[in-house]
Amino acid sequence: MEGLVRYGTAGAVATLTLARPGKLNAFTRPMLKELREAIDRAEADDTLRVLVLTGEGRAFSAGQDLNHMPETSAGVGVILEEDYAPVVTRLMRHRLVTVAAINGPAAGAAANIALACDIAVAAESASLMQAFVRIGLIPDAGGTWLLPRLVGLRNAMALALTGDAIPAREAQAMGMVYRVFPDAAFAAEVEALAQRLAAHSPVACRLIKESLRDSLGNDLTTQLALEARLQSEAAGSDAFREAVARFLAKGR
Ligand code: T3D
Repeated sequence: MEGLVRYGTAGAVATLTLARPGKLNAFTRPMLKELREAIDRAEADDTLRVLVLTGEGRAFSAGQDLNHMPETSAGVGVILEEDYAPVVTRLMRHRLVTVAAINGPAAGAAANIALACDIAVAAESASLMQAFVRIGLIPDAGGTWLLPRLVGLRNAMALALTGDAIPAREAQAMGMVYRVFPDAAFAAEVEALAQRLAAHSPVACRLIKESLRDSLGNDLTTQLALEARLQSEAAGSDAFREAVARFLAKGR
């Protein structure tokens, strides 16, 4: 471990912090390996409910470190398959609720790793940039799959073809970000959100994630059947029984 991704926990919340602040947390292969390992460590810890991904210093991450590009074009594909794809798929299928806390610029693959989290929140001064076209590449790390689904084809095309840096408020209006918090309050707001999410039923959260993710490939009939199956499972949970009992005990 080179300490390129810091791992911390507070109660049921794990925080993974990209920690190359002198390089705007730009990704290298060792750092992506550490990120994968940290994501897996959180997955394996039964005491956890929420995973927060953020960056140290003034950036979330500048994406791939351009000083550490592979020497051959074929090598680019290898890094995408071996390093980036496992991060994206692990985040999207994670047992925990995943939150990208975008504290500053998120460029290239870093923007798309943030979008792969279940929820993204941003500091007022943060921005998201599909930087790829600026260096003659296409969006990767799941960007071509995620963007049309999150912001629609029209906006996805504009984001990818311009490579514009989109300020947090505009990213929120487009659907890339759920909430924008003032910079000074960002850390506290992220902590409060994470703890609030951690208090929810883990069964419900797991089934919500499964149902919404699976909906992207389902027709309505299939999805209605899935809802019925997953809701039956949710209704069998202690969390459901206890919440209904508490509600009824209030005498409503
Ligand atoms: O297989 C593969 O490897 C392919 C995978 C590709 C995935 C990708 O992510 S491709 C996209 C790579 N990322 C970029 O192209 C983003 C480049 N950076 C920027 O656009 C900007 O730096 C930011 C928007 C991130 C931040 O802008 P700003 O104005 O706040 O900072 P800056 O002044 O541009 O950068 C500060 C320093 O960081 C600067 O170095 P210096 O002059 O202080 O020595 C800059 O060169 C360096 N830096 C920024 N981004 C990167 C970087 N160094 C290496 N790699 C970077 N990606």
